[in-house]
Amino acid sequence: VKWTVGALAEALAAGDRRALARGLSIAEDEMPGKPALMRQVFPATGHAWILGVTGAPGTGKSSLVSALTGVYRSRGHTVGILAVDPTSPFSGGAILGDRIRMREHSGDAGVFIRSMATRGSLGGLAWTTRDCVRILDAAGFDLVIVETVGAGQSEVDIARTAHTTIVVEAPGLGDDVQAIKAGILEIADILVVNKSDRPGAMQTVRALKAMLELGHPSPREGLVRHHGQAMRVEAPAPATTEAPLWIPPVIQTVAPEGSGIDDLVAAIDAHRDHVNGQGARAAQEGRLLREELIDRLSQSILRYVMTRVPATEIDARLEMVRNRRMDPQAAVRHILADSGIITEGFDEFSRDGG
Ligand SMILES: Nc1nc2c(ncn2[C@@H]2O[C@H](COP(=O)(O)OP(=O)(O)O)[C@@H](O)[C@H]2O)c(=O)[nH]1
Ligand SMILES: [Mg+2]
Repeated sequence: VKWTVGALAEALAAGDRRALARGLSIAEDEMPGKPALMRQVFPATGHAWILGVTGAPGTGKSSLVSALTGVYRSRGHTVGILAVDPTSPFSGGAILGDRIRMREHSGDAGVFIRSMATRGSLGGLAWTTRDCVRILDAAGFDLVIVETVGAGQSEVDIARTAHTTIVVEAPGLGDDVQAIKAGILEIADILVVNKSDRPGAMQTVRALKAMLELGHPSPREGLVRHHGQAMRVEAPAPATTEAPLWIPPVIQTVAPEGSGIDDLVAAIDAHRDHVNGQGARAAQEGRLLREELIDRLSQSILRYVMTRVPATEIDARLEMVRNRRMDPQAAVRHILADSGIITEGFDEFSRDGG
């Protein structure tokens, strides 16, 4: 089928599976029709609850997602799943594994599963993932689950997309609890110790609880730190709202047996109530959109500059910096001026910017 962007957006909003698959491909591969598609679908977004599930490979994320999907389906909710694995370039083992883990939902019209292995060409995986989430949202899924492999930046990115972020740990993956090493405790709304049938599960639970106590010394401080650390872009802080405190619970599960899944669902419900209550939802949404706007803006500026200024010119500035004939900040100012994006003499440190 050859779709116009308008027809595609309409068809996917009406529940057409092939239109949805096509829309996701356009978003994932940054095809030419993408800006128009995103413009069309955006007004229909903002309804899905976005659940991020992150953690080291093999901790049981896909198994948990599958178990959670079973619960939400039994409640009558539809579920869209994005499995994002930047560590497995193409048709990698992880994605094959995901397919097997989630096979039980393959015949269900209320479930749509999409695996993504690309890094995202423009603006990185984070925004590509968010665009795909928006397409699933516009397609009417009540819940969109994003499974990402905890590898460096990606878990912070997921916290900037999800309403509820679950960090999955498993005992015996190494000497340290993975989350502590990666510093991803900061982004967890819920901590799961999966594979609790394995030895060492209680130790992992204790380690996480100890870390949480350190991370939340006093109610207000804890919350500020929790959100502050998840921000990559140094944007001016949004107006402070007196958001109530949420302390991440630690839930033990054995995903393939379904044990602990009810506790996990209860924790997700509680977190959702927390976010929806007392104006926290609007604050969260505002914060996420603000970060996105600032980040996309800086990426667009970078792309614009790169198309205007020859690489040789940037190399020449770099050479001057290397020779200590120009400081990096001055080099940036010159490059920006050469791109035409600022006028000569612009001073970002002066109050009026000029
Ligand atoms: N013993 C045990 N094995 C599990 C549990 N959860 C998942 N597994 C197994 O661990 C492996 C990795 O699970 P998977 O869900 O693919 O992990 P992911 O890489 O984090 O998505 C699979 O062989 C699962 O069957 C659990 O709670 N206990
Ligand atoms: Mg997986």
